[in-house]
Amino acid sequence: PLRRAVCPGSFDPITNGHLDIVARASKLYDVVHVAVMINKSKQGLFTVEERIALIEECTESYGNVVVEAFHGLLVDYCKQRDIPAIVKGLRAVSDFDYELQMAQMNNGLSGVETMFIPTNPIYSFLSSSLVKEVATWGGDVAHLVPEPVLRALREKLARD
Ligand code: COD
Repeated sequence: PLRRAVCPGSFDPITNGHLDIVARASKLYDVVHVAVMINKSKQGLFTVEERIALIEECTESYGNVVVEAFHGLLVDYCKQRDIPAIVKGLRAVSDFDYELQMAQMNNGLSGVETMFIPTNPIYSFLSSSLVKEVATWGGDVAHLVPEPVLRALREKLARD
């Protein structure tokens, strides 16, 4: 059977930090699912469809990445697709608290395991929200996001 894992997140938008984790996971597992988790209370800059298209464009060359949206619990996404492992990136000790809580909750709910990959230190300060804030005020984020995201950010922010 194929070994599957999921990298879940909001990906609003995907950054070089996310992409580094997905790339590394794609070398460890046969199939990596990138799940764009829909959070109704969090209005994003990009629509879920736009986020998916950007992730697909950025991960196409890996050859074993599936991108999907999901509304509901991550453990249900995993159950429905027979995925035994969640892969998360850890940026700093500050991430650890919340990530540990979610890992233990998810394991208690369904037995799914969470595997942590330490962030590439060049991306340890990087988050989608900081990218959006810097880009909104005209700061340069070219080194922080993949090329398709940079283009999409420029388009979106020029229109607003
Ligand atoms: N370097 C490396 N990894 C990174 C970086 C970076 N610079 N930035 C982010 N990451 C990794 C982290 O592992 C992070 O968790 C993941 O990418 C996604 O990041 P975001 O910011 O896009 O997504 P979040 O933090 O909004 O994602 C939270 C989830 C959507 C995963 C979580 O809320 C969830 O599972 N929701 C579904 C509902 C559910 O099951 N809830 C119960 C949870 S116990």
